[in-house]
Amino acid sequence: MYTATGEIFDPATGSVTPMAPMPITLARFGTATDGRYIYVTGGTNNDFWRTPKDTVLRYDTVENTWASLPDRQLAQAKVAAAAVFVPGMGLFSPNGGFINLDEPGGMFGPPFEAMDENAFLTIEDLTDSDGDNIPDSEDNCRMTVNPRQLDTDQDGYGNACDCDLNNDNTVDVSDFTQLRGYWGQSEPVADFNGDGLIDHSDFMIFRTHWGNTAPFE
Ligand SMILES: [Ca+2]
Ligand SMILES: [Ca+2]
Ligand SMILES: [Ca+2]
Ligand SMILES: [Ca+2]
Repeated sequence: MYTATGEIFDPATGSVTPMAPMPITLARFGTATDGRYIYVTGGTNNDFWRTPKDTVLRYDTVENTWASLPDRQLAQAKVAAAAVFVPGMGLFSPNGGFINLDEPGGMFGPPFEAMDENAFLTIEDLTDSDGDNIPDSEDNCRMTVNPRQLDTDQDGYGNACDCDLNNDNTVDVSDFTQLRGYWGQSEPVADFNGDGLIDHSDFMIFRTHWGNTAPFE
């Protein structure tokens, strides 16, 4: 039975304290660190104790929080894989093993086989500047927390940072006039916080983006 627990050892005091639980139970994973974050790649968990995971998790040693990076998963699930952080480049996860469920099992279960997959996750795929669990490379508001990624006009900028209502790449008085026209209504394109209503909260978001030019983030 695997657990989601971990412990923090402080060499200065010799104390051991519990760390925040992992997003999923996991064991037999690879780890690497870039100095602040600890990355966890692959591993197995309790879905079926031999089932390898293709996950990549990230622990923030400053905030004591975990992030599950669903869009940054390994190409192939693997267990007991190494993980190496290469500064300026990304996370390298060479080889590892997998359980071959297609082969007949012996008394210890299905055969465990080595794989030759070399997974590499770039810095962009690992970096999440606003901490909303969407990697910068895919985040439609790179510097604004918007885990829902709502983008009503589908211009590639999420509602949370896209106050350019007339799509002329500048947030100015024309956009304000348009926003005012939607006041108290449910016009989705001007609903920056996605709560179904154009009101003061949306105006406050608009105000912080006043004068912004594309790209919006
Ligand atoms: Ca974001
Ligand atoms: Ca948009
Ligand atoms: Ca505009
Ligand atoms: Ca709103």
